[in-house]
Amino acid sequence: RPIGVFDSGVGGLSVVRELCRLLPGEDIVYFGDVGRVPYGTRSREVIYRYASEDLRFLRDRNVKLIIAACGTASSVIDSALTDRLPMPYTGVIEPTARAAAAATRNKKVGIIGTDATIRSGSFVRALHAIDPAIETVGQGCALLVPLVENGYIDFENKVTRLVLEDYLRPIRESGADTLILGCTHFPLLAPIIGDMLGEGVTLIDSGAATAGYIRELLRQTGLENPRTEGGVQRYYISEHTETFARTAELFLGHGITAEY
Ligand code: DGN
Repeated sequence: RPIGVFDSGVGGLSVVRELCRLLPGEDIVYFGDVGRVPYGTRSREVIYRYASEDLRFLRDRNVKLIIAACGTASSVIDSALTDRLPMPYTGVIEPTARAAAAATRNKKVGIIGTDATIRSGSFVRALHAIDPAIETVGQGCALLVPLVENGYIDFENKVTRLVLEDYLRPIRESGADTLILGCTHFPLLAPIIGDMLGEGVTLIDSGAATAGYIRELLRQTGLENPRTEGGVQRYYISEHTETFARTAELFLGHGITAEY
């Protein structure tokens, strides 16, 4: 059976990319709610309702495991939603917090994400559950999502660097040695962010951290596919938009076709 991955739109493809890299034998079913993206600017109640519908979509596809790739959706999904699922569920928050807690030396961790993700306090709670002594500084970065989707990701991009200058200021001032990229879109900006913060700051990509966690989970539960290559990806979207194919290529490095 495939692994189910959902996101508010195309961004979750950054998680699919990491899963394909780490677990090339696994089949994946992806659902992107491109008709209702963005989630990151909406109220908790609306995000919760959308997330419950996304979970149901994947549950009905008989997947062996569900991953919420979206930082925003992961931040609001609670046990009331996931306890009823007949398969294991994980969002990106706990695996990413674990990787960040393991990486930080000075126990200061910065977090960037959508406004809804930062407002929810999800990463802070997960970090404190691991180590209450960790100090955190969070920054909502609403403008980064549209910048990435419009392809403003080249290393020298002046607009993106100017916007990041502002967003990264509190992170810099805090002295954090670790920064959580708590949104599906931010791995595409990792080269620029890394350049701006310098080598002293470790970037934690929520997609890569989650893929590593999934590999362990599959082993522990015996759910892994014995195949080591040849996994098939199937993509579903909630609306055919003009931009989907182009943006998907940005995230995956190759084109895909999605079913509606
Ligand atoms: N996928 C969302 C996230 O990771 O928070 C970003 C896109 C959005 O819904 N704003």
